[in-house]
Parts: sequence; structure tokens; C-alpha cells
Amino acid sequence: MSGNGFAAVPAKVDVVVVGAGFSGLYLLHRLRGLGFSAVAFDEAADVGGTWYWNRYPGARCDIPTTDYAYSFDPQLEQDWTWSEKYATQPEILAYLRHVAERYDLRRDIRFGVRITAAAWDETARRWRLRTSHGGEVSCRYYVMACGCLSLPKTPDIEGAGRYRGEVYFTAKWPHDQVDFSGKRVAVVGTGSSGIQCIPLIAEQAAALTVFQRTPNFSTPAHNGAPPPDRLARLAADREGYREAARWSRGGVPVEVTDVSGLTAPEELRRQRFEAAWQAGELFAILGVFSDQGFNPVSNEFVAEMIREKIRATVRDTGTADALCPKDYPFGTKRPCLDTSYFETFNLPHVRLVDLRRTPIVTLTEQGIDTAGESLQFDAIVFATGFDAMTGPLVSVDVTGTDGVTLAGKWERGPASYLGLMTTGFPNFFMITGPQSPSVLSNMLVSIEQHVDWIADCLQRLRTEGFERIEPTPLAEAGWVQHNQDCADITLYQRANSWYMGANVPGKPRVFLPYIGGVDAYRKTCDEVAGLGLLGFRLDGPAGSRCNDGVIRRVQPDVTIMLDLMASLPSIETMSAADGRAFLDAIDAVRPPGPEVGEITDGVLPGPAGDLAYRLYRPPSPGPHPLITYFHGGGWVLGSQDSDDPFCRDLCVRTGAVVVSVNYRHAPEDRFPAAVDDAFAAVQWIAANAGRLGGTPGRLSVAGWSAGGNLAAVTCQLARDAGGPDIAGQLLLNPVTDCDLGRPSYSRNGEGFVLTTALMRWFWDYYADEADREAATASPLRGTLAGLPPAVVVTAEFDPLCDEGEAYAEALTAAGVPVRQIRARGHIHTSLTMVDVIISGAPVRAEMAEALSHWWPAPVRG
Ligand code: N01
Repeated sequence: MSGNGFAAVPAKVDVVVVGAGFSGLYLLHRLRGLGFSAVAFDEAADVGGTWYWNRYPGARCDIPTTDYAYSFDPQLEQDWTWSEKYATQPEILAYLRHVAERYDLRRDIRFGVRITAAAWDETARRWRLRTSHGGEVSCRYYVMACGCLSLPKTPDIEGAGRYRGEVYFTAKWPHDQVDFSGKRVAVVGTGSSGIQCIPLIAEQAAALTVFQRTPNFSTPAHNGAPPPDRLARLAADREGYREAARWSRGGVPVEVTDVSGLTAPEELRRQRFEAAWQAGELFAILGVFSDQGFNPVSNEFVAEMIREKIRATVRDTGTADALCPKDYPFGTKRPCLDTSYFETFNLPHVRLVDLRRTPIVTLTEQGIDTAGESLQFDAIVFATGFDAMTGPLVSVDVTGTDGVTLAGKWERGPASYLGLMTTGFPNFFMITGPQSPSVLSNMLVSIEQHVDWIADCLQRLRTEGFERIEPTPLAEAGWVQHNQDCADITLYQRANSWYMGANVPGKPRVFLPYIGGVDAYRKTCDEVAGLGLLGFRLDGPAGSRCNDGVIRRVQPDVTIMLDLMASLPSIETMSAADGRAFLDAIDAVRPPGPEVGEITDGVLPGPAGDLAYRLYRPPSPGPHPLITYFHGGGWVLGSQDSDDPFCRDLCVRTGAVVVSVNYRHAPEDRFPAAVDDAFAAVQWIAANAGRLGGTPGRLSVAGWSAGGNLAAVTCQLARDAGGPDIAGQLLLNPVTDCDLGRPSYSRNGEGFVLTTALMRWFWDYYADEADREAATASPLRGTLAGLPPAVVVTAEFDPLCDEGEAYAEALTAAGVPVRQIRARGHIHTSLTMVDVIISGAPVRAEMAEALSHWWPAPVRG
């Protein structure tokens, strides 16, 4: 089949491609179309990549064939008909052979050849590659299209190699028919491969024993004919369907829900789950609720409903229980689609060995010894997985600039720019590399996007006179950080999965794929290209060029929120009354925040009438430290309960009684009404601390935004008035000055919720021009010596960032102890959006930890 002997390897080409699977084939096709000379190498004897090697019984795709196919050529799509919703390995391999023939690709592929080493030659600006046949090839660009799951894990089981019976690996299945009839067979591993092959091996074997270390969530594939609804959509508008896939989260067009598992009624929850169960598609079961990927409670609903199904299917209760995953959230290990997997355990000759109870001790000559028994087998099948994503890349000896190897650089985890390239390795590209959506997506969509981006990039370099491209350290560090930020807001890091490298002993624990979504990723890559290849350094006969920078700096959940809010009207275009009504409507649908011990409403005497307050008490017996809190809202909007979720969170995290006090608002009551109310409230709360459940003498003040302004002002007034004693001040994104000309106003004054225009609207309602420079309006202009210690929180993308920083600096200069917390990637509203902006939680934790230094010892402990 290969027909291409080693002798035919050219000494010099534009591009070398490693791999002749889905990626390598399409890349060859694209490169040829652009007039680049290219050669691909593959260890296999034919095309197919993963589908060449994984020939085990039951091997199928688990993305519907309507979507698991190339989309680059409409004619190819029309000429190929899939026989099933999920095609078998032979059918997918036949498709890839068909593609290779149709585009005459084999002539540029060398089969049975492995690239063993690759070294960058800086002088020639070329890669020098060595092959397993001892030959050398020089290329300008070197592309690893070697797949994410192509390096099988070496068996990490004691006594491996001692066993004398038949041994099979799902990832390197023999080409000849394997017959298990009449045999005692063991399968080790219950990931996707194990779950696919176990029911079919059970059909043949005389006895089947399944060794399970971690139970897996699996749902029925409901295989059959290709889904008629998807076929109809394709027939009606093929390009529209493909475009929808390209701009979907996972690479398959699916309904995106806004139903939260947290708030949906039980009946709706079940309804949605059942619909997803019946659909038999991965992205359906992964998308039952909008929040199941990051909210543990929502996730647990899905997990438990799957467990219910397992218990209803498997008759033996002990076996059913062992098959139920319990110690990781659903979806955080790759979920599986199956055909009769759980039903197989009802067969009399099939048995599950739960390795959590009785671990494997060793392989023996005849079989497997566990902690509980000695078992004998005629054949053992290892479905034990892969050294995923990074394994295939670092298994080749790749040496970049300054003699650094890829394996060395990635010793503590991969670092890449867009999952496409890595600093120190010029002209070296990866298809579906780590830190790209890859394994979390429909691979076909991700492969085509990567191939197209790389092909377009190479063409552009040629056109613009460059021959060397390398990501900058700044751009790469930014992308690594963004990947981590994306992973941090999900539940994925809670599982010992191959996504985390946790399946390979000694491999660093790093979340490997990009989890921001296919759509967000495509947008990012397009933007990078549109910004003159932002973050790449280009060199060549045309000279050098580098537009350095970081492509994604805003926290990922903040970006999602900003996108959702983009269509909402701006408050500064409304009247104060309409602005208040608008905020009330938003507040009505927000998550409530955590439970506290008790919430009570009350009033306290203010200078012009009663002021309403809401008190949040921790569940533990008091007395507790006391915080007087002033809400945000530009002195115009809000009330004692408008920051309710944040106050609950503050109470829970600090263990303090939080008293959120309302104050008079502009334009009805302009400056200094709010200041007078705030100071009166602090005086009253200090005088009544014991009655409120507070520890006398441990009163702090806190506030967000305009409330931060009032907290800061109150501290100055208390100092000047000789009391009350204030233990500390928490200023969250405070307004400290009336000057709207600071650079953060120009950097962040548009597009991040709080705009320069809105700040102007607030100030105009609040205070006359002549009053604004008073220390009671602009505390930065006051005397700062002798103020209580402060925690000052600023957000990177807040117009108020600079004045917050300036206040922290001025306090420090005046000898006030200051703990400054800079919320990276956050905006003005990030930290108060509890359970919406998940990435705000660690900042609030840091804030609470900083506050605890003001408390008496018992709370701190
Ligand atoms: O590998 P896996 P896979 N002793 O790593 C167990 C894709 N894929 O080949 O979970 C005992 O998922 C291991 O246990 P644990 C898909 O993306 C797709 O099945 O580490 N057991 C686990 O149960 C998939 O996720 C399809 O505790 C040991 C199993 O072996 C990925 O490939 C089909 C062990 C390995 O599961 C990998 O799937 C197949 C040991 N020493 C694969 N070491 C489609 O349907 C490992 N295990 C398209």
C-alpha cells in the first residue's frame, strides 16, 4: 500500500509534516495548493493516523459522522456517504484512504519512516531532521501533525512482560483477526477504548474479567443511521452548518442553553437530562446545564442522574456501585459513549474486578495477581491509554535555538503560543498542540482550523519576505496564563485525568488543552493574524518585524459576561430612576451568594432621617468582628441590599458581622448628604457594636466603588473627630479623586461596564464642580497620616484603577500600613459578581485573608 521507499526522500523541502492522519493529509493538500514542496512521514504502513493503529473490536468515532469529516471540499462531502451515526474504524480508515487517493497525496508521504531527531540550524534558518532510516532532510518549516493520542502509555504494572499468554494493546491492535472464542480474557482499563471493546470481546470470550481502576461516566451512543436532523440541516445549507460548527464551542453545532442546574426546577432538570441521554451525543450530555462545567452542585445533578441509570441497568448492586464514578465531577475525565457497556456486566461470564478494593499486585506467567486473588487468562487486553498531547511531541528529539530541547523546555508542562508554536523553536508548528482546543473539541474542526491558519501563515511569510517565525516570550507567557485562567474557573482540575497528565507517572500536572472553546479560540487566532501576527517575531530578507503583545488579558469569564452585556443599554443614557430600575432588573436574576448564619434588616438614625441597613451574621457564636459596608452605585444607584451576594460572601469569608448601610443618593440628595449619612452610620454602629453582635473596638469600614469613597472619607472624618476607632478600611475599586484624566480612564474608559461617560454621569449628579476637590469628595486630596490600615483592591481593566493605586501609594507614603491587591484581568464589577465571575473568588479570598489581620486572634486562626 505504501509504495514509497525511503530512497525517494528528498534532501530539501519547504515543509516536512510528521503524520499522515486527518491533520497530515489535509496539510499536505493545502501546502501543495500553495505551491510549497512538502513531504510527510509516518511510521505506519499507510494513511490513517489514530485510525490506522486503533483497530480493536468496537473502535468507532464518538462525534457523529455528519461532523466527523472534512469540510474543506463540498464535492468530497457529497461524494462520500457514511453508513452510521458513529462509523467503525474500518469505515473511517476507508474514508481517509479515499481522501489520500482523491487528492493523490500518497506520492508525498513516506510510510514506515519515523523522524527521530530535529535540530534548528540558525545560520541556514532551516530544520535538519534525521529519519529512522538514517537519512537527513532539511526543511524551512517543520510541522508535527502527529495526533494528541498517538503515543500509547508504557504499561506501568508490576511484572509487565512476565505474562506468557496473548497480549494485546488497543492502541496497537494486530491487523489480523483476533479470535477470543472459548478463551478466558482480561481487559485492563475502562476508558473510551476499554468501554468500546468490552461488550464485543464479551460476545466471543468464554469468560471476561474487566479490571477497573477508575469507573467512567458513559452514556449510550444510540448508534444507527446518521442523524436525520443533522443530515437535513446539511442538505438545506451545508456551508451554514459548517460555519456554525466552526463558531460553536465544541466544533459541533448544538443548542446552547442558559438553563442553570443550580436554579432550574427538578422537573426541568430531569427533562433536559433525559433529552440529552436520548440524543446519545457527547456535547448534548456535556451541555445539559449552562453551569455544569464549573458549578459543582449543577454538575452533581448530571452525575447523579447518570449513576441512577447505571444502577437501573446493572443487576448486581455491588457491581453497579463499583461502576458508578463518585470522586470526580462529570466531564472532567473524558466521558464515553457506549453500546451496551453496562448491560455487559449482567452477562454470567463477565466479571468486574474493582482495583480500588483489590489492586493489581503483579502480572504472573499465567495471569494477574490482585491483592485478593490469583487469576489466570489466555489473553490480556491493555486498554490503558496514552501519554496524551505532549507525549508524541517530546518523544522526538527536537532541539531548538541555543541547544534547548522541547522535552527540556516542557519538563514542568507545555508552554506554547496558541498551541501552534513554542518560543525557542522557530518555524516549528504543532497541529492541535497542547493549549489549543484539540481533544476538547470535534477534532476535525480543530484540525482544519489549525491547518488553514498555518498554511495562510506560511503563504503570508513568503509573500511578505520572511523566512523565520517565532513567538515572543511575552506572547507565550500571556497564552500560558490565559490557558490557566480558563482552566481555573472550571472543575476539570479536580480529576486525575489524562487532560491533566495525571495518568502517566511522573508527568507534570498541568491542564493540557485549551478550554475556552473552539469559537473563542478561532476568534483569537484570527485576531492575532489581523494584528500583524501579534506576538510573533518575523525575520527574513525583508528585515525583521514584531508586533509584540498579549492577545488575551481579560479573565475569560469576564469576557463572556462582557459579550453578554454588549447589547444592553448604557446607564449614562438613562435618567437616575431608569438606571435604578435597570439595575434592579439585573439584580433580580443574579445568583444569591452563599448562605450566612442570619440576615436581619433594620434602621439606624441618620442626620436627616432613618437609614436602612441589612446585617449579615456568621453562623458561629459571636461576638464577631464588625464591618460597616457601603454599597457601590456612583452615589446615585443601589441600596443596603444591592450588594447582597458580595456582603454574604464577605461575611462567610471573614467571619465578621457585616452591616450594609444605605445612605441618601443623588440627584435627590447631593454631596455631602451621603458622607454625612455614612459617618453617622459608622458612629452609631460603633456605639452599638455589642448589641449588633460585634466585638467592641474591632470595627472596620468597607466599601465598593462610590462606597469605597465613603469608607475612605469616613476614616478621615473619624480620625479628625477623634473617633470612633476604626480597625481597618477595605477599599474595593474606590473612587478616590474627581480627576477623570488619569491614564486608566483612557485605557479602560470604554467597554468594561464602568465607562468614563458613566463616571462623569455619576459625578455630575453627585457634586458641584466646586465641591469635588474637597477631601470629603476626593479623599486622595486629604491628609492621610494617622488613618487605619488599609486593604486597597484595584482591577486591571477599571477606569478607577489608577486612582485606587494612587490612594494606596499615598497612604503608604503617609505611613499607613497598606495591603494592595491587584485583580489581574478584572474589571470594576468583577469582584461583586459572586458566582457569576468565578475568577473573582480567589481575589475575594485574598481580600478576606488580608482583612483577617485586623481581627482578634481567635478569628484569624
Ligand atoms: O485511555 P484512557 P483510552 N492499572 O486513558 C486504566 C480517545 N478515544 O485509550 O482512569 C490499571 O481514557 C485507566 O485507569 P485510570 C478519547 O479521547 C476515543 O481508553 O487512570 N488501570 C483507564 O481506565 C479517550 O479519552 C475513542 O485510573 C490502568 C484506562 O486504563 C482517549 O482516546 C475511542 C492502568 C485508560 O483509559 C483515551 O482513551 C478510544 C494501570 N496501571 C479512545 N493504567 C472514540 O470513541 C491505566 N489504566 C472516538
